[in-house]
Amino acid sequence: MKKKALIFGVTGQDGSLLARLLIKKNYVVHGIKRRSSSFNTSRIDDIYQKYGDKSFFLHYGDVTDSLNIYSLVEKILPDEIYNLAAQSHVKVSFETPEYTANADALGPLRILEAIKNLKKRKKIKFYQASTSEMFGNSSPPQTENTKLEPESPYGTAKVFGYWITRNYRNAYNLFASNGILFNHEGIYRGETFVSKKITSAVAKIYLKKQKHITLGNLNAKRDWGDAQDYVDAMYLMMQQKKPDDFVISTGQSYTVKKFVELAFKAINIKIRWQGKGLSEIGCDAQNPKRIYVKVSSKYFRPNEVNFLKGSSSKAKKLLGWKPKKKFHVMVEEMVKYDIKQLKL
Ligand code: NAP
Ligand code: F7E
Repeated sequence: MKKKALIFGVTGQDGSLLARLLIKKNYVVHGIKRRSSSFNTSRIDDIYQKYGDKSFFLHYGDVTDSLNIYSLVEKILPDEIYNLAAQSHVKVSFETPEYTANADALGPLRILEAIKNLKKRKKIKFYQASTSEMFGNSSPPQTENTKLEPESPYGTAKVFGYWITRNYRNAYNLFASNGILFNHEGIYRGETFVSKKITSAVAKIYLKKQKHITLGNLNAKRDWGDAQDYVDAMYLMMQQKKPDDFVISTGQSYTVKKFVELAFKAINIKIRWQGKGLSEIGCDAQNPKRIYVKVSSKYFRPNEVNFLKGSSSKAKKLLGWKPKKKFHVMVEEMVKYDIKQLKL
């Protein structure tokens, strides 16, 4: 019998990569997509064309809808559930705090309840997409034991998701694990996150379709990994004998500025920084009159997480996991992919 997985958030960056991985591992994959007035399946259309209604099935659903979740879980009876569904944008969470809490905090609770109250007897494993945003400004390196002090409605909602996963594990003996993943990027990253915003702008600048990019806080430091590597770690967590919580990170941290510099390096432009605060600019080191990067307060957040750098020694020891792709390789690949896409 093939194993069955159910992925909430299958249309997102991680969901689409995880669906590919599980199909490769001979799973039957069921994915939940939201109803939308325009197409929202671009990341998984190729999987559906190849495996649709054979080993890949899509269902309409929403993690804010308990009835929908209960009936999907009862009907599909998966071996593993991956909850990747979330309003995942930190800045947007300040503007939609109630919706963010509904989806990101109560969403995992609803799925856990469905597993706990299952009519048929089946031990379903549960993965919760927890995040380094839960640490807020706790000092690096952040580990599984670092204090959770979220700085946003998103981080706060995710802390509830994290704890309710632990509560249900302890209270009801469920296999329920948290992956505490640090930022991870790649060619499928959404365009409003800073990595993809930068690489797609650099690609457009290269092809003379855009003149400059406007960003917010250039000095925030993030521990940026590769999405494919991180999805591998999710799978490994679900193959363990016992449920547990794991930090997944690279242990290296870079500023947004460094990301910008590497992205421009991929098109042979060296960036020189001038000025401070809102007047800071990034210009061509060869031709300082040519400005490529500007700053606007529009992209600042009411609270900022300044410095994330994780330690994944537990994942290394117990899962045998370590990151494979180097930061500069990932940035270059994203720029090259975006140029290729624009040329199509
Ligand atoms: P993403 O690209 O934004 O994908 C989020 C997914 O959730 C999309 O499929 C989205 O559907 C779906 N979704 C949103 N609200 C929903 C709702 N109410 N009901 C059902 N589905 C809903 O995020 P990602 O980067 O793949 O991240 C996956 C998960 O890991 C998220 O929970 C995120 O918070 C968490 N996380 C991400 C990172 C990271 O760096 N990427 C790090 C740590 C944790 P649509 O396509 O219709 O919008
Ligand atoms: O911002 C700064 C911004 O939106 C990174 C999500 O996947 O990872 C992600 O959250 C940094 C922040 O990611 C712009 O202020 C500057 O310091 O790419 P981001 P994030 O907020 O770290 C965590 C782990 C998750 O769990 C989340 O789901 O970049 N920044 N200028 C900017 N950020 C954006 N988006 N846009 C800018 O123009």
